[in-house]
Amino acid sequence: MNSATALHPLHLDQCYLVVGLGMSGFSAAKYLLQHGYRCAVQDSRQQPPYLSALLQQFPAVELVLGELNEQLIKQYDCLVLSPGLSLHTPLMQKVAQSGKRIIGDIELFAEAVKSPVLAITGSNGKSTVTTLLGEMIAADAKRVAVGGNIGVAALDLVSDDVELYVLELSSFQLETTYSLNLAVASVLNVSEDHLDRYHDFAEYQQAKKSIYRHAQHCVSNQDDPCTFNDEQDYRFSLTDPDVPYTVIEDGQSWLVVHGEKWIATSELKLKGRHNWANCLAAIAMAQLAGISKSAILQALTAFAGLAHRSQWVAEIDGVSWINDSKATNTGAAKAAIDGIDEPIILIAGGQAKGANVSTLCESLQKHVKTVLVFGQDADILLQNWQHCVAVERVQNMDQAVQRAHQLALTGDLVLLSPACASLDMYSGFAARGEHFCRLVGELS
Ligand code: UMA
Ligand code: ADP
Repeated sequence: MNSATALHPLHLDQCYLVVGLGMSGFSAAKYLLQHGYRCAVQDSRQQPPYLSALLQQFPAVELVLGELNEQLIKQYDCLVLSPGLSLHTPLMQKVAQSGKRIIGDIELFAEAVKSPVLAITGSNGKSTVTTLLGEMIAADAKRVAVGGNIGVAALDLVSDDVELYVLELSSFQLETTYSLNLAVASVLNVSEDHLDRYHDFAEYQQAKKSIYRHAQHCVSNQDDPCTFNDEQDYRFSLTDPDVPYTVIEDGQSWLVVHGEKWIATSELKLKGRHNWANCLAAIAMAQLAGISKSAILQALTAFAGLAHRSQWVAEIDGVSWINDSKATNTGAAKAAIDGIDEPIILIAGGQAKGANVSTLCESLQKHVKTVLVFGQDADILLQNWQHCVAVERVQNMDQAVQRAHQLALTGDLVLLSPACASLDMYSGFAARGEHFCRLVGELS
């Protein structure tokens, strides 16, 4: 956040408190302990996820289970805060105002890493672009390591063998990162998300854009000014033919690089216009990292996308069933709905995270016959959507799938694209998507 913070490397004479023993907290504690730093670990839960792994590897580690408090914090010089914990609580605000350093696992990664790093953030498309970019680099026979918010702790990737790192970074991780030098950075798009953790959209956007702070090359989205760094950016666009990475239509659609048609979109396995934008972002980043055109094209034609992102599940009695469980915000659900031509029965609901869900009304009106809602914020969805589309409340996924099966006619499409987080009823989006797929499997 400020340059003074960036100037402080880790100090062997300082004491670190790792706050939160999830995946990133464990990786941070491991890194500090293995490199001889004095470090304790705290978690508010009695059984945090990585408790046994920590104790097995470091039986003598100082461990505090129970609520974080000022007395405990006073004993340490620096906090290493897990991304799942907010910087905006009164306690953390007080700690920050006292001048004590609060960093995250990515700041430790910044100190540890020796090879170039490419990093991606944005409200939607991060995992898709991160994975695709990793495939492009691997296709060029370079040793690449891919991780971060995508589910592999960044510090666990660090190795002398790696030639290039690709990181997916969340706004939460970026908030506690100050000195990460990036060869290429991109903010793919910014739409409402995590407004339960930020004061407003501007603060969320600022957290995303901090990825550009020490970046050599910035890749931004010409169609979304919220992603811009400055006029030196390398821009991609689905609509503006004048930027270096764009789309041209001449009877068919092409992904175009510096005026040259590289690949027809019909040759991509990834479907949907939003995925063309993801491909352009990955192409731009790969090119700026020196990856060959042939490797980029090889990865583009082979990559079929990730599970739970507009993933085809089945066709039953002429009705297609699609699992887009990873649509945990309105921007992602909008992209899925707008990209479908068939009449849709939509399954939505969960935790809306303070978003203005009425931004989906236009898409619902245009493409959706009926919405089935359930979960913690089902009433919010019902109230905001019932004036523009037929909405029915159900109790759970089982009922939603049964009801969708009754309602759908030949030629319709049933789409799970919840526009909400899943944590009120599931361990995560993957468990929600797998449940949906299983229930659809039982129908057929
Ligand atoms: N928690 C407590 N008490 C504590 C510490 C944590 O109750 O003392 C709770 C938090 O409230 C939170 C949960 O534990 O709900 C997980 O938090 P964590 O910081 O321990 O999470 P990790 O296991 O370290 O996983 C984190 C990212 N999780 C979050 O940012 C919430 C993972 O992203 C990421 O894959 C992992 O680090 C490795 O980098 C997940 C995620 O949901 C996929 N990310 C959000 C998103 O994509 O929208 C940002
Ligand atoms: P993230 O890691 O940012 O959550 P994913 O690639 O996992 O992104 O996709 C998450 C959700 O967002 C999925 O529902 C997917 O269909 C949708 N999505 C992917 N790319 C985009 C995009 N460029 N714009 C809008 N939605 C997108």
